[in-house]
Amino acid sequence: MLICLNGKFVPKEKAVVSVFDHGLLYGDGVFEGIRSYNGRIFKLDEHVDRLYDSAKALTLSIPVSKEKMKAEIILSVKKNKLKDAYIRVVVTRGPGDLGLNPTKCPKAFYFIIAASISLYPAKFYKQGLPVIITSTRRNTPDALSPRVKSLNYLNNILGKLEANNYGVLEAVMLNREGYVAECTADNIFMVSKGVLYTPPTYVGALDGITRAMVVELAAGMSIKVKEVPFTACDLYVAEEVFLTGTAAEIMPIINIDARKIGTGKPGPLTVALLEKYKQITRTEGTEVYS
Ligand code: PXG
Repeated sequence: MLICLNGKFVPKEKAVVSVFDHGLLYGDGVFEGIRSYNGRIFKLDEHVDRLYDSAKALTLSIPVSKEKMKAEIILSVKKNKLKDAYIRVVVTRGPGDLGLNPTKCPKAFYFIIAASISLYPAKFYKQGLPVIITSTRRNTPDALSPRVKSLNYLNNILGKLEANNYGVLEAVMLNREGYVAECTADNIFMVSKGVLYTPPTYVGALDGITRAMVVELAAGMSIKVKEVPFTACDLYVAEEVFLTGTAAEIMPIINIDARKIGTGKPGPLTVALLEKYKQITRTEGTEVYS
């Protein structure tokens, strides 16, 4: 496996980060998780735009242009001869001294990993996934904005741990006021009386690229979409619930906190959206091998 490290391709064993890197010492950095399907990178521009916006919010200057970054992402897939890949792009503040002052880090450090993707077991797309609501709250926008895809995922990891403890694979996170924010690495949707709901990003959710795709797909199917805050109670009584993300795509949720959601089976709108999403990922994207 070859890793792109500050623009140079090196074998995995040589792809190492300094113990003085502020990404490691303080979580001072940003990342993206991108996928390629059959040799096409899905939503490359959107992911790179979000990476640069996340970095800008932290006044972290990425040492290469967006165009160069995109070319290196494409090359990372190509050099590893991958068709269906999971691509992780990480930019850190870079090596500095022991002290959190970012001005002591002269140059940001970045790397790109193109690997094969580990997916949720296929049975969950057919049967639906059970989840819990974790007691760990999502970061608040007035502290660290959840719109910044930063290297600070500890709240989410604590949520994931709680999910593990309850024997499920994902957890819904609420915000400080108790409104549904998102899951630990996915956005959330529900269907109620035929209307599709997702929390607005100000509630405390990442501006998900799959989320945006689902909103667009629903509009194309003449389904009304409302971005308004809602609570756990709304989820419990919803007709359908699903989560969205680059890794998960569209995953039906059929059980929350051991309560059956809807009929207890993936709902018709969830299934229709998943089908459409699959079609689009099969046909759209930036060609790697053209
Ligand atoms: N919320 C959070 C907190 C996320 O981290 C999403 C929502 C979904 O966003 P996208 O743009 O992917 O639809 C994410 C995405 C990983 C991994 O390896 C994490 C994400 C995506 C891909 C891989 O942990 N997070």
